[in-house]
Amino acid sequence: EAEAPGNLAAQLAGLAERRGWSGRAAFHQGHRTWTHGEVHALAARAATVLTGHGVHPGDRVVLALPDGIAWVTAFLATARLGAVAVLVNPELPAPDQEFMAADADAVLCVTGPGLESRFPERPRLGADQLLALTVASDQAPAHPVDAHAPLYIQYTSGTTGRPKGAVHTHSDPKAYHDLIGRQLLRITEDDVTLSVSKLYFAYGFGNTFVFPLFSGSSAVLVDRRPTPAAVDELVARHRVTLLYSVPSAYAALVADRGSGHRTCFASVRAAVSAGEGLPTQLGAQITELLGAPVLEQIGSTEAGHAFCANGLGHNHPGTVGRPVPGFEVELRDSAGRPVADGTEGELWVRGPTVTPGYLNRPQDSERTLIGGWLATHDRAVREPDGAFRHLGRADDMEMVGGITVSPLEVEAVLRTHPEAKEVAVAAVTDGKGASRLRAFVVPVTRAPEGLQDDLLRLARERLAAFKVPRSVSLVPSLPRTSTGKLRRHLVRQGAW
Ligand code: 3SK
Repeated sequence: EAEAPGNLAAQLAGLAERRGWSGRAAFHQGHRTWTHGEVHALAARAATVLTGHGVHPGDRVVLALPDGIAWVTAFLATARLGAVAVLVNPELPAPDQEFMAADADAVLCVTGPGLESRFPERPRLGADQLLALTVASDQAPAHPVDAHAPLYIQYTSGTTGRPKGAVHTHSDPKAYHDLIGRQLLRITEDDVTLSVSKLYFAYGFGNTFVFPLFSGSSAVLVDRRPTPAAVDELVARHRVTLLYSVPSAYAALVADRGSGHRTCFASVRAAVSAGEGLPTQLGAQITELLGAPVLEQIGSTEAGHAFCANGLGHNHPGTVGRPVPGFEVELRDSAGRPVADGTEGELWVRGPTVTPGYLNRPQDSERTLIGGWLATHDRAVREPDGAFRHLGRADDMEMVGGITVSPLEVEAVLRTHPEAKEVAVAAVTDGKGASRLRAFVVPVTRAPEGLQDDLLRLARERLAAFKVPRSVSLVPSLPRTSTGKLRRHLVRQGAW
């Protein structure tokens, strides 16, 4: 491993050996546990299998796999060869998969059970086959790469439009761990992680893959989003200490349990929330339910992981925290000029793990990465302690009767109703072509009578008249990306 110090797979295997983690648990899946030593040995043999399937240094390999040991093995094996893993949501349909595989010019797609048919035009290798062939293979040496060589490409989940592949390098994961995992979350060898967010997503990749492998701790791998009952069971079974989730899944957990009942969560020492704004009241309910602090953060696929985060040393509920150490964060107006302190602006970020650019998209890269700064299009205001209060996306604002309304403000008010589990507000065009503010609400239980009137009354009491929705529709669910972000363009269309 010493011959390829820049290679992430070599770095991690070397670290595990030097620190004596070889016999320590790294990943739990179902009723099986793999140690750090087993994981690195498995990956070194899987690298030989990938070579046998024509993968060379610099080649791109699509990983279209559910979370599991095969994902971890395939990622490390790809890295070991100096090839580049392309992380995609395995649930996407065939045309989306083909778009990304073609965009990345992938030489091989490693797919999960039953997913092979989504890649009709590409050389494929099933995960079962990869693991089966790995058993009899020799360990491949790590290919020497520069620390700034591409390691993986992550497609932006894209609430609208075509996905874009953000490139990240072999040096990025160590920075995620050192700056966030170690400094802010104080992860040690004894931690056990459960992340509702999946490995192909920036948040899940850091939480479930990077932090455990760099800290000698372990993570629970779950192939689908766990139900609240499954979260309870997994936390209790594995004595999970760090729970990472998104607001909609936390809301489901709170709604399922009510607050106060928390014996199965006794092991949890911190919960992390990202992916979407965490309503303050929900944050307080989770703290109560888990008996542990909730640390909100914000990041992006382009930044690699979080760029602002609360930590155990400094937690400011209702904010996404201060800039992650090593990152600079500025607030700018829509023309990119710095705004005065205390004024709302868009977040611009500069830091060690910001992508050098999107694959094959020089114009998009130029528009988003300006003078070394990443334009996030997230709106925020800085609090006196340096933490940022997130105010939604710059493209989230709604225009009603010529006035701009922040749907987040209206949603926050409606969400305080005890019967409102999830809320989305958008300007929807009515039958006469007029734009009207409409609220879509997922009720906690079967909607009690009069809920819509109650919600409108609440809005009238708490909001300026022009921010009060014209109507409230009760819906069974809201349109979200697979990572939990609201698809506002679908809400605006009023149908999904
Ligand atoms: O979605 C986010 O805000 C996020 C947070 C932490 C890490 C990565 C991401 C994308």
